Amino acid sequence: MLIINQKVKDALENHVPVVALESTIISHGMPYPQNVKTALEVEKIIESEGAVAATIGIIDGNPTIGMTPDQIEEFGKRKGISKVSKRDIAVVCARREWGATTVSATMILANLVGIKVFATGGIGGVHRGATTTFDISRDLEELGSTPVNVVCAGPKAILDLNLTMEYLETKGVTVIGYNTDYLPAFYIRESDLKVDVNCKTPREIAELIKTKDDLKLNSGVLITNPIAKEDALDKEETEKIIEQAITEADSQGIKGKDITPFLLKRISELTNGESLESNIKLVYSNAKLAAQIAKELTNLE
Ligand code: PSU
Ligand code: MN
Repeated sequence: MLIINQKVKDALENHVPVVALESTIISHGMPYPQNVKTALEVEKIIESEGAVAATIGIIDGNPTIGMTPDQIEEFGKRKGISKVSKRDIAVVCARREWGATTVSATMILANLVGIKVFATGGIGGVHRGATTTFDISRDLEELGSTPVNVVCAGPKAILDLNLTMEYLETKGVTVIGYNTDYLPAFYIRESDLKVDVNCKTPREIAELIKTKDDLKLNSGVLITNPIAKEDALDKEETEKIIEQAITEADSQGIKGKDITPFLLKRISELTNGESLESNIKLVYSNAKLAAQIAKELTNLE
């Protein structure tokens, strides 16, 4: 059932660094055509660092590790692709459908073939109001139980960051700040919450990952890479917009897996596209760092 791109297969066999990429960000996280342009550019950035990119998704029921540019284009355009978290993988595969994999589903598929480093924008986490809704992203659970290491710009700013950090601690996930003591919050460069450890170089991060794996801790680490100052959004202003978007989602009865795509889209509208621009830039930056970490990891092996 699994389709592995030949380039990715060769890289894995020959100790060439590989970086996994998800597809929910393409089909549900950004509008067309920016989604396709971003996804293709992210692959280029990874390749220019000397690593191989593997964009992961489900095509006609086949989990695909390393999409072709045509498949990425189709993912960006096609209507009705499901957003696939762990619980949805078997359904979409059994029904021979198309599925865009979230961080959790991408981690599972990456782990099946031995890819250790994965770049995305912002992970899912504990939603605001989760004490009554129980809305906690599967991403956190997966980080606690699957040894794939995720580079992101922090949990998305729409979440309850404090509860997200608590949950990650419960699941045994180390949160690394890349050259920062404070947790980045996606479009916002810095929150007031502390990360577990500040690592200064890709080498230092790779050493930490290798130590974790040697100790068979069986979880992923979360590498949080702050968005560049010039690409970041203003904290106070953005917070107001996030609150407005959440209020609108509540009043329209939006729930479950539809919440995150709704909020990302609405925040982009309310910021006249500025948040989308930030989102694209932070993904580029994460892809570059992920490739550098993957390279250092292969040097250590
Ligand atoms: N990063 C982005 N945009 C996105 C996502 C990540 O910049 O759309 C996706 C990832 O696939 C992540 C998902 O797993 O959002 C979180 O969805 P939820 O909150 O429903 O778990
Ligand atoms: Mn959810």
